[in-house]
Amino acid sequence: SGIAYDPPAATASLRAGAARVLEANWTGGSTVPSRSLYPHQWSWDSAFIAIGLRHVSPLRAQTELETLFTAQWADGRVPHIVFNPSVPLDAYFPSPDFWRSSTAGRTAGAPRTVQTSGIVQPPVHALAAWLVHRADPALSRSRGFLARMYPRLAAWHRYLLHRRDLGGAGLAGVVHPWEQGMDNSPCWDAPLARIAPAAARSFHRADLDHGAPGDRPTDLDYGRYVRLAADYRDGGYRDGPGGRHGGGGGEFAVEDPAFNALLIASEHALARIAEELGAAGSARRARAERLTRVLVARLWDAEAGMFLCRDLRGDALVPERSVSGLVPLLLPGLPRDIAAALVRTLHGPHFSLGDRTRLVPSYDLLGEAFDPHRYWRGPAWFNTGWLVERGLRAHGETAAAEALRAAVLRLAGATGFAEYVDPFTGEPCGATGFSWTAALALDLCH
Ligand code: 9WN
Repeated sequence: SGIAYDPPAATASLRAGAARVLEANWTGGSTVPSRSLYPHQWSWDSAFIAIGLRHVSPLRAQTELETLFTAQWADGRVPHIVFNPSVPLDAYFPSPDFWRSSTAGRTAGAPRTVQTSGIVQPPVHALAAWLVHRADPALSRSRGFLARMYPRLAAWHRYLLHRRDLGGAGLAGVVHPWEQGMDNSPCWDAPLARIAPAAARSFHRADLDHGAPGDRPTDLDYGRYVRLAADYRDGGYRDGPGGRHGGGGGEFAVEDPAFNALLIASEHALARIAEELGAAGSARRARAERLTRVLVARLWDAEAGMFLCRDLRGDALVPERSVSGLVPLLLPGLPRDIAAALVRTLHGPHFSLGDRTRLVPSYDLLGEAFDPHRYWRGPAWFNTGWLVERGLRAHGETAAAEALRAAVLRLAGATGFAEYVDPFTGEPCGATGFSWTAALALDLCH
């Protein structure tokens, strides 16, 4: 045909399509991850969304983060879901009547006026706030955006670094697979095996009304998610040891590399935010560097050539390779030999980036539990692609970063901004019109 491939035109139409997704998913003060599957506000989604939204509307990007933080608890935690009261209860499970934040979370300081979950998600927020500020510093200063966000972000990090230091080494621990964000990763199989699942008939999964069962976690997984969340709730969402119902001292406690790498990256961002506000950032920067050393000491596995999760109940590394263990590449302060090993692992047989896969798979291609369609057990996700792209760039791997960037853009556009894709074929899985896919594609267009 006479039509030549035109990258600028392709980029312009991708940008317009991504902006349309974010517009359609905007509810007035925040953006839903997906109109069908996830009709409320999610914590780490909002951070990724704000990072893309800043290119379309810096004001909406600031508002996205501000809305999330109005639901912050008095103990500093940022809940993983902020519920939209105008959405019917049966549209998403678990709904507000399961979490009962304003009553069960009273001692932990849950807000009275808004309903939330009681668990958390990865702390991408300070990084997002800094990037959003940089998109329009004049608007940000005139609205006092960073001045208002800073104390809230600082309290959030304090919660994670103190109340969630479940292993006693300084890293943050997660008490539920939903907290780490990669819900049914094979990394959780062994720690979850200890949990007695809630009876399947005691709850109704709303996700199966919208998603193909083969793309979603199993009923057995859900039984365990429900049990863990109900126990945490029944213990008043208390953290730390003791407590009859466990909670943070409960049966599931894991130190995860991506969660902690994002906390460290956000701590670096918080240092810059402090400096922008005329305060000193050096103590935070020193802390971020110290935490990087702890991350290496606790979670690096030289033989695997990547970071692994630490199961705090068994106090051992979990021998499963997940994309989570590659995300620390994002840290510029990582020792050189470790960064180099991560890049080799990314291109080696377990992830095969640029060879058998174009986008980084969520789990080991050679792992026993690998499944190219089932959620976080193999499919490639766009947020982890974006994080690894940043990491490659931070360590001077420009060609690999460019290839990954091109793959994110092409697959985002070709799949209608799918939630995740088959890592080999790029076939869309889960929802389409997914907000962080649109937002992060938009970010990589700039
Ligand atoms: C539970 C919203 C969220 C993402 C998670 C993803 C999925 C929820 C679910 O959707 O989790 O939080 O119901 O499956 O795993 O990373 O934040 O997009």
